[in-house]
Amino acid sequence: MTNHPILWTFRRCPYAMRARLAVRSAGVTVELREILLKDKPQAFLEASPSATVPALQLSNRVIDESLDVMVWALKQSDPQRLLDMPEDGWELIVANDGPFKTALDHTKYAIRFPDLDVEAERGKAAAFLMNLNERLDGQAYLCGDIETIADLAIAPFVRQFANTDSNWFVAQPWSDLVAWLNRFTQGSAFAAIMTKYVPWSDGDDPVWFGGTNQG
Ligand SMILES: N[C@@H](CCC(=O)N[C@@H](CS)C(=O)NCC(=O)O)C(=O)O
Repeated sequence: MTNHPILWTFRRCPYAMRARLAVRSAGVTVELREILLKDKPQAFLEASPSATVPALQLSNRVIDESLDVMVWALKQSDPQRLLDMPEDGWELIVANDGPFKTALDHTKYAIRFPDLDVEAERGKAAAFLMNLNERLDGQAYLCGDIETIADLAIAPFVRQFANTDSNWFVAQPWSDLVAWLNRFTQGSAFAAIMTKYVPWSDGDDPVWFGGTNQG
């Protein structure tokens, strides 16, 4: 048994990505357990009340909302001062997780929503992204020239949206947004959290993640 928290995760899930980004920035060591959403291990189902990733299993409780995992990790240690963010950064995260994510799903999985007008849904997502682009005019990150938790919390979703139609995305008049996203996807933090792991199974040696002491 390990004393370290267990982070149940799925590599391509944007919620899990942002949890891994925060854990990595905090330098907190967790045992990473990659799962397949279509074949969830029993131990995960027993740990996570919502059966969603990410879930951070602590010795006395489970945190199963990605934003809560981020905040937990950064409250342990926040060397980049990602939590040092103005209030409107939190409002951006709320808008990302709510209306933007909904419009993103309606665009990406349009086939599942035959009653919705995909162009109208894309337009709703684009309105949010235009707002981000305006914020990025003259500053490197969403809340200024220093990266904050808002950048880490939102970028995986913008990447997901961009990947639904990358030619269309880069042709839009939001060059500051494209530059911000490129810096994110080409950066060392993103590379570090996108390492591929084979899915966990009971009895495997632990996979350590996030800590400065990887051991
Ligand atoms: N509000 C949750 C949402 C997490 C979520 O929906 N994760 C997806 C994967 S991206 C999931 O686990 N879905 C369950 C499934 O597909 O069975 C959070 O922020 O952690």
